Amino acid sequence: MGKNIIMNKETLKNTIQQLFASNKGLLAMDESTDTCNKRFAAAGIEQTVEMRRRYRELIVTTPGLNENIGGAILFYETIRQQTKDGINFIDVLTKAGIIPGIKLDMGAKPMAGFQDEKVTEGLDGLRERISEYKTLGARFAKWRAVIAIGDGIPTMQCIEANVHALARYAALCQEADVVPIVEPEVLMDGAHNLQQCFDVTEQVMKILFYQLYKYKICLEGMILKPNMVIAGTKSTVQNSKDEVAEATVNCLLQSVPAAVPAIAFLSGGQSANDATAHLNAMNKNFKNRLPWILTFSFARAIQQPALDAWKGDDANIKEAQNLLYQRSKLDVAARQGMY
Ligand code: 5MM
Repeated sequence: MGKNIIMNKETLKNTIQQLFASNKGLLAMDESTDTCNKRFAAAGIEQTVEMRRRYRELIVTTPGLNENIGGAILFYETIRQQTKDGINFIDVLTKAGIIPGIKLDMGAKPMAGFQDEKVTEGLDGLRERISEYKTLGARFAKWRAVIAIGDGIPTMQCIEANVHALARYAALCQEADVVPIVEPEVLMDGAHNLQQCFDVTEQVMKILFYQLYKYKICLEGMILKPNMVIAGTKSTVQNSKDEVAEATVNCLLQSVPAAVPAIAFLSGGQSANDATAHLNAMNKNFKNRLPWILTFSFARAIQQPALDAWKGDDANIKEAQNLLYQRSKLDVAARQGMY
């Protein structure tokens, strides 16, 4: 098997412990420029670097955000930006006790030879980029792979290519004592039912964890960021909150080792209320069966109400910040099954 990766397991474990202390979760604010612009366009907001900076300033300066959020995932544009008063966002977060993280993938690109499937890129030069972001203050990182369900997909080739990249990314992070968030997202787009999502998610997880084992990833020093097991947005049958919670927990119990300390879900396009209610049902109904922390790493399900209220207008900052604070507080309640 060769020599093990040299890493400081205690550093990794301490970071994870701090990220999720006091029932906190993560805020994903790492939209790439295209995604952020898409969300701005839908909300009627001008799509410029300055508007993205102003929006991210609104988020990181939200009063009390640190009560609910232990870590914020940033995009490479954002990690070097400052408030209008010239304070680095990373310093604002760190001072508030929110650990800065960085999205390291370079996006999901069409997979050659495999129609409708994508493979996430970004491994070249990754060791150097990790070292650079670590110097800036990032203590954890994220890499997202996307798996679509459809006619004849996902293919084994798509799953294998994506989990291979996730494992190599995770190894490079751990080598630098940076906690990797491993995010294999099975998309909600499509007409598939809950069982199909269950089957694909289980398959992806099993192949992923075998790959993580092969690449010597320390499971105690990583965070898993999966989708919930849920019917596709175009499915004619939508399930109850309790059914989604049960399917998700059962699927993860089948496929995720107990050594993984924390599972922080993505919201994947669910409404803020649905994502919170699903997380709540899992923690409420399965309290005594969960070997891992079940928490949140939402982007849209935390930010959307605030973005809609802001509308790009400074006059709405207070209201938007209040919505962001309230929403993240509800997710902390859901982490305890008390929503
Ligand atoms: C915030 O969006 C993240 C980056 O996506 P792009 O590279 O497509 O811009 C994304 O990885 C996000 O962190 C997760 O998917 C969780 O977001 P949601 O909205 O699904 O909770």
